[in-house]
Amino acid sequence: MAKRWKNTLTSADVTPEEHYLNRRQIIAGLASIGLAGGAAIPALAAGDLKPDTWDTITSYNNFYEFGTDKTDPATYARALTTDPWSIQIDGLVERPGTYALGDILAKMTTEERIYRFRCVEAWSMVVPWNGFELADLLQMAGLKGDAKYVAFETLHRPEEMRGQNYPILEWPYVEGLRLDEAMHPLTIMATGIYGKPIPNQNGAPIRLVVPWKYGFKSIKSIVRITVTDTQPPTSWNKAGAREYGFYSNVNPQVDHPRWSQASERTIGGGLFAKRKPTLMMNGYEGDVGKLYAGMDLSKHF
Ligand SMILES: Nc1nc2c(c(=O)[nH]1)N[C@H]1C(S)=C(S)[C@@H](COP(=O)(O)O)O[C@H]1N2
Ligand SMILES: [Mo]
Repeated sequence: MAKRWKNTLTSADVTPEEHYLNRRQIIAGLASIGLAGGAAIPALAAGDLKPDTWDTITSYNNFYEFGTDKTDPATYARALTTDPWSIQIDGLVERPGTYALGDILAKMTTEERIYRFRCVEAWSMVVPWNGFELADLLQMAGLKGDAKYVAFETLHRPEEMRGQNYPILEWPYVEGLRLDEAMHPLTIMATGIYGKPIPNQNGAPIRLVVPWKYGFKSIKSIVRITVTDTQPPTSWNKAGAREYGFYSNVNPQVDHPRWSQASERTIGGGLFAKRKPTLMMNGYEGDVGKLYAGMDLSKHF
């Protein structure tokens, strides 16, 4: 698989972290496969991003399948069995089927992506993900000509996901992207953080990460991917269409009906950290702005 986006943030920007040393082994492994370093995508602002610590990233979570408090996922997600795991890929693809996660990973190129992560609730973190481009997985399945959208579904297993015994949201959690968003090289399927397997509370064993959209688009613990020709329903839009649109691109100029989106609270910054201004498309406008050329972003929020 070609590496089509160059990570401009390096380990020099990273908070020292013992787990993080594992990363070097991963990179070394990739080097032996012979990755090209092509940068078809504009460089992102380098040097100003410090990944949050492992503890911050894994102890303050939204994963309503395990409860609605920020600490519920870290407390209860250990009940989730993540092995064996498979993903059903169906709809408008040439090779539909149920793919074992191990078989998928054997074909994918895993790399590190240090991304800003902005929740619609106006808090943010910086996360050093490990994952592969969703485009590579979709190409593995083979897209049919009439493919226009990609739908995602989280596991539904109330015995292990205690929140699914309550009507907090309609289960299973579902999300969707337009095909060009799904194929964009910034869009990844993450299987790790800091070079370690992704913890259950962060969406083990595999979740979506779309860094220019509000966090709820980045659906966790995925068991099904369906390619469609119509815009798929999405969980938060079903819960409140006036508040949560299909696109949900981070946009400081379009407020949530109940709060401002102009700034954000940095979770790892400590109690007295100042809010920081929210960036258009979470700082990725140079990469993805053209996907929305000519669209009224206050209408397609
Ligand atoms: N299946 C599922 N995916 C989900 C959620 C969820 O409740 N269920 N929460 C979303 C929200 S609102 C956010 S902000 C991110 C949080 O990801 P993190 O816990 O890794 O920071 O996951 C998103 N993906
Ligand atoms: Mo969120």
